[in-house]
Amino acid sequence: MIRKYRIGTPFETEAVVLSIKEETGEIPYLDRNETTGMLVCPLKKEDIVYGLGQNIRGINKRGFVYESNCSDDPLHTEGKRSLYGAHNFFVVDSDEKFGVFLDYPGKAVFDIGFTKTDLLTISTEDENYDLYLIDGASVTQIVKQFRELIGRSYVAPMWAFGYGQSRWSYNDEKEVREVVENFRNNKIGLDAVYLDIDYMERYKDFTVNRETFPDLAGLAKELKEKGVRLVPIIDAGVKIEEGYDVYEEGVAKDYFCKDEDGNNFTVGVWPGKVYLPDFLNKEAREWFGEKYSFLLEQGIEGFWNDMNEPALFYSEKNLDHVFARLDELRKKNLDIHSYFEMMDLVKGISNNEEDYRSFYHNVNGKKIRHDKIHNLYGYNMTRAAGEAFERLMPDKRILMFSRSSYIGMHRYSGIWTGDNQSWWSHLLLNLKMLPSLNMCGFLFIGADIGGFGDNTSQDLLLRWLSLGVFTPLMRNHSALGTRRQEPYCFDDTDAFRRLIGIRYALLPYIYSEYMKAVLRNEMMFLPLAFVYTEDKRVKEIEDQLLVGDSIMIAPVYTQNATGRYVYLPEEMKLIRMHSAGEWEEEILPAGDHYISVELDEIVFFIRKGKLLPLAKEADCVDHMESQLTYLDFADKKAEYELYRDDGFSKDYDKETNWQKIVVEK
Ligand code: MIG
Repeated sequence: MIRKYRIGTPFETEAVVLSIKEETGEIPYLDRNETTGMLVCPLKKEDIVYGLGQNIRGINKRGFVYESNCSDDPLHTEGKRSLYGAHNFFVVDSDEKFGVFLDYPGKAVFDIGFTKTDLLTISTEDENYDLYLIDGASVTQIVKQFRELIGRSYVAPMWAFGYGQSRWSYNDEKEVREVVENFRNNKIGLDAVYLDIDYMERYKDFTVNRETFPDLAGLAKELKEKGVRLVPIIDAGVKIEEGYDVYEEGVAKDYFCKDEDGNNFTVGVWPGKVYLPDFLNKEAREWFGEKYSFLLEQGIEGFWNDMNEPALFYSEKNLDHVFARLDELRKKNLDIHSYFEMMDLVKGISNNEEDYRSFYHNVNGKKIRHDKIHNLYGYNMTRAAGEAFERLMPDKRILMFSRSSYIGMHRYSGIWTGDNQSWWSHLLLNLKMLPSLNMCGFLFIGADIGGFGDNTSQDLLLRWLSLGVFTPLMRNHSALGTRRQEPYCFDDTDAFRRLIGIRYALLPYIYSEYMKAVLRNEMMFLPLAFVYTEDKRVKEIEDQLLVGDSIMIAPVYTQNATGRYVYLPEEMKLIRMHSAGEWEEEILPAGDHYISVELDEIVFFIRKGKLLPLAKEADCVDHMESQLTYLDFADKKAEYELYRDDGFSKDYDKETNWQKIVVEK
């Protein structure tokens, strides 16, 4: 059951699609402290708290404090409290289980047994929000109700489930062609090459640098014939430059965010000074969304939306202030105070909280200060595009994922988890985030495989790919200045070929399970505790997951490890895949096992009575054969519901997309 309470006068976020009658009585499960305005809930020793979508730390969120405050911060270390998204939904797994959704677009703090170990508190900057309380018999049942409340998740085209190669940046069409040739010559699967900011002309959205990409449409067409799509990045800020149509139109139509006095608010990002489109303004949204047609018309079928927290390198206003103070400091003998003042001044230039309080949106004629709705900015940039795709390409799915997000955006696109690092700990963080993202409606998800910042190593990349073969978005991306991260840049090209080949073999399964999660409001990545509810042991397992209905995974995430311990909550069949067409099977009893895993193989476990479809290896999704084989763990019988469609149209609900597979022994 879902109950809704309205506190104050909330901003309409459009996170929710069902209309729920407001209750007036006392809020169950949470106490609202009239003096502090905090929502408070006692926690018992054994209670577990799941959720909060994209955030750091574990699957069980207990023991730390988290914030919803979309931030561009590339160091996802344990002490941080927020990442790029704001996903205010969690479930308390206690004797009575309940879910909480705080529909509030400003900064919120969730203290989950951090200040006081037995207390969960939620605080907000002001008391204007909708609060939803959901109860049910199990965590999965609560999640399902929540997902119904927020509406059906975005569906990506099938080609987007193939392997994607990215880099900041492939600088010209020659480099792009080389990447594709290297993949094809090495017989490594590839469906997409990503174009980072340098494809643009001076980092201007909806432009193409004609010197480096003289014929983008031609390139897109040529590559598509090889089964490869180009996916360009779009940034939130619009460059201030006379003669640049997007800038001039935006100014003429008043579609940019304003400062206190009603002038366009100037900030600095990649192109230098930019204006921020007012994505909270419906007309501005329509206008910006239409701009994507510039690339759609050139045969582009996918996008990634970046810097939409929005990330601010600086604001003109704050920069003036910083330089003035630095001039004063220049004359000083810098000591402990003045030295640190100087350092903090400089460090505080980017993504400055004060800047977020200095600009305004126009929402139906009302002036709204940015920090009040900060967490909705990336959501509405992406929604602008999603709504435009519906108008421009109503019958075709377009790939899109965003960096920043709020619940509600899951209906328009997926997300990638931003600037992680080539660290083993971030491989594990990637795994832990998957279930909580699913809880919040984000199904088309993936991390920068191999790590974005810092230098990856062959073993880290191989191990990371061994998790990545299971995530809907499987993209290898790395930062400017780091070691090249394309598979063919390492010694053991063969290992990469086999792991990526296995992705294509698993694709019918990954796609089916993803579509089930979308169409049935279910999760694709589940902590073991969500399914094996009677098994006390699994409550603490945070490095194994169920992927869909048939399998469990337990990736290796430790440097130099040649295997790991795996706990089986029931008898399962281990599959050791050497390549798409070659594997070993072994039935293992419930309990603890040490499982060796070579760098060039993928190990997973089939649950009893389950099966999964397996395709033949292919170099891209367009070239996949429809014929399937099945891997099963049938004692007597195993069943599977297979979902298949054309991969690009939108009639997902067709009966004929479903097929029942039965294996009997
Ligand atoms: O401040 O476009 O997260 O994927 O490569 C960096 C350059 C800006 C951040 C994105 C990253 C991308 C990078 N962008």
